[in-house]
Amino acid sequence: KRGADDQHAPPKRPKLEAKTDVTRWRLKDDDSRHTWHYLEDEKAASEWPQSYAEKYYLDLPLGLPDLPTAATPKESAENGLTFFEKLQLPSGHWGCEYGGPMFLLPGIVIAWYVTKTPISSAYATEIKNYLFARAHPEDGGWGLHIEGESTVFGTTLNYIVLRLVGVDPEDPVMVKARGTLHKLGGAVCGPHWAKFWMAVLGVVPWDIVNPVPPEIWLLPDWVPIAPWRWWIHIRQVFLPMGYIYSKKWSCEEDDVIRGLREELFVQPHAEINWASHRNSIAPGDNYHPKSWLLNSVNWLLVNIWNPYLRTNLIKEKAEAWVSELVDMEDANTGYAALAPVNAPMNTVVCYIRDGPDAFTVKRHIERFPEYLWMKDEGMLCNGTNGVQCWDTAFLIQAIFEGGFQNDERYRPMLLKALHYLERQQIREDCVDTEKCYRQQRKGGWPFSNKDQGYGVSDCISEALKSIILLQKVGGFPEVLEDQRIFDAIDTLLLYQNQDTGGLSSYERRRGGTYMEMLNAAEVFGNIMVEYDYPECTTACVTALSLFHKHWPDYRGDEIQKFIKRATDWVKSNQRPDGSWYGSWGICFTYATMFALESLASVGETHENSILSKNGCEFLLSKQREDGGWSESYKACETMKWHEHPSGSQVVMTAWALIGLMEAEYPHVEPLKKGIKLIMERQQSNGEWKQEAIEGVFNKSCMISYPNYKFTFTIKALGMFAKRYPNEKIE
Ligand code: LAN
Repeated sequence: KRGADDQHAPPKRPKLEAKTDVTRWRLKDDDSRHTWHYLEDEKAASEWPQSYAEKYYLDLPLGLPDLPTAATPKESAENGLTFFEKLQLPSGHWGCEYGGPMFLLPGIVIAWYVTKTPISSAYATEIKNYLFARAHPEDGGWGLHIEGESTVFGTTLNYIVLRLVGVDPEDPVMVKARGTLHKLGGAVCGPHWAKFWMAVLGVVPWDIVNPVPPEIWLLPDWVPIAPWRWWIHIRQVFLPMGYIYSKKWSCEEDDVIRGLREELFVQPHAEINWASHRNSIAPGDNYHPKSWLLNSVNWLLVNIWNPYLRTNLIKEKAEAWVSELVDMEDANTGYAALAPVNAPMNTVVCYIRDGPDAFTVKRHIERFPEYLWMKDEGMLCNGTNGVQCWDTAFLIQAIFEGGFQNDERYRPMLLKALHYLERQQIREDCVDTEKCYRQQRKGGWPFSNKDQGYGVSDCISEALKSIILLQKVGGFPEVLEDQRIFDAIDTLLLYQNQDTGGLSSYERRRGGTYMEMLNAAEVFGNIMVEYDYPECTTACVTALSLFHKHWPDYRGDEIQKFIKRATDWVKSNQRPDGSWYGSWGICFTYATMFALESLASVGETHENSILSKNGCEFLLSKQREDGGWSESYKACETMKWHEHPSGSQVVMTAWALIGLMEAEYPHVEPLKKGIKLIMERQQSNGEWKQEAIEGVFNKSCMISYPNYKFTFTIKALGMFAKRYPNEKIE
């Protein structure tokens, strides 16, 4: 029914080129709101020269001189710092690609398409290049994440992206991908989220999409499954999805959409019984099969609730409430949204509700580029709008571990980083916090930047530790007065789960883990509620211990109790083999490092604690011949140790060494072997090269933390140098 006037006619298709000129790309750092710009002419390019950081991200030669070869771990750490300092962005933080997941870019591109937003040729060209570069080398499909096997989820959605940016269906890359998709059963075997996006595009009818009833938001708060109890990422995705599902909205049909209807399925489109495929799913996509309970609920919703019981009144009431909650999320994040899954969905809600010219739609679209990242392979979508606060905090701590904070060479960098973290502290609570089911956030720090506005327990902790170190230990100016530190503590103390003493990510746990029975996404595990995480718990323990040392009188008793309960939980979470299972980094190595650190912070080390000793033994049992460690992401999926086929990894090696050194492991030989490996992998300009993927979420999806190869290596080298100043590495 939308107007057919020129303004809303389909936008001109972008002109796809083989490639863009990489020397023309610039990253704007607007106090860590990152946007990539393609400068169209020579003059503009010469007026805005490329920085080291930009060249580095684009894999262009930096022209940096070779550094004197590092003979000691200390020198190696210094060379690393000399290099990394060059990559600090003007506002004081470090940037990076944050790719890995392959289901995020499709949301952005589909939202552009259905809102008729023109895509620039430079963006379209580089999106195409990235997806071409990342097609599976053997079968040409795409997986859930960059290292995974091809799935229907990844292949369908990324195939769609390529068609929407203008790639010809007969391009050999497309022919190959289509062949793989058909072998996997075609797009009818995709998971829920793939079916949802295809329905929005009008490639499939809504009958194939399992229900996303917005009415669930009308449940009273006391109901044990009420959505305010769900993990924030699922809650904020289910919200706009429910609105769109309820409207059964699809965009206008055009040639590309008609083409996709012919290309994505094994059977002719007109002959498909869509409703019968609601639960069709390829085995490779079905990481978390739907429970009998969810299947029954879905059956009831489709066959009884929707046709007979769902009155217009209920529908309208539910849509209105969901729509209001979407507005609150938009207001709280300045239309940037929590992550690139709900961002494009909220955009579509605003488009349906407010029309194409609305401010809400425009503002959403304006913020999309903050999720996109340009690198040598092309343009991808980051998992969040960046890793700014998180990486900055780790770099600061790495410097203190090695005692480099007094070196004049690094003080300007540290001062800039301190001011950056100061500006990124969240100073205000959300408007109507309780109404939109948020938790106090004042005083906290986010993972990325303040705009996004969600505090996370371990992000608050890591930022806080860094600031305390800088201001109280490093003699840096006091840019955060005590009251602001206390604000952070007040917020942090709210995160502890009352039943276990452990800590979760964005909020205290609000519902039981039985809620996983309602996990409808199929491709992820552990998404429905908050869990206790060793990483988050240990970060809070170490932050509070440090705080308590400097301000013993501020809520001292509570803090001591908090620490005791949290460490008890960490202890109870150790596995029989001495390890801890990690949820945000790969995997046992990552979590065991954090756990050993938190035990040490309460005085429990290899010498006096059997838990610490067993943790060390676990790590040592995995050390390889060459001195390194190399756990694979498969460990996250299977919850069993797996070696990475490409051998030792510097980041993994650094994690294991840090864990051992925190635990004060008494024998230096294994440490020396690991340190040697890290030093040997260092390049002559001080950098380390990218190796296997480092991070994970929801057990099945991997995500890149490219700055870990600097922050954790430098930390491990610095720790070693400080603890063993006289050991020679040969
Ligand atoms: C992140 C990134 C940071 C991460 C740590 C701080 C490292 C962790 O210790 C706590 C959890 C947190 C904040 C986290 C949670 C889940 C995120 C936001 C991500 C892994 C980045 C991307 C992911 C998000 C869920 C992606 C969208 C996918 C959905 C299933 C909605």
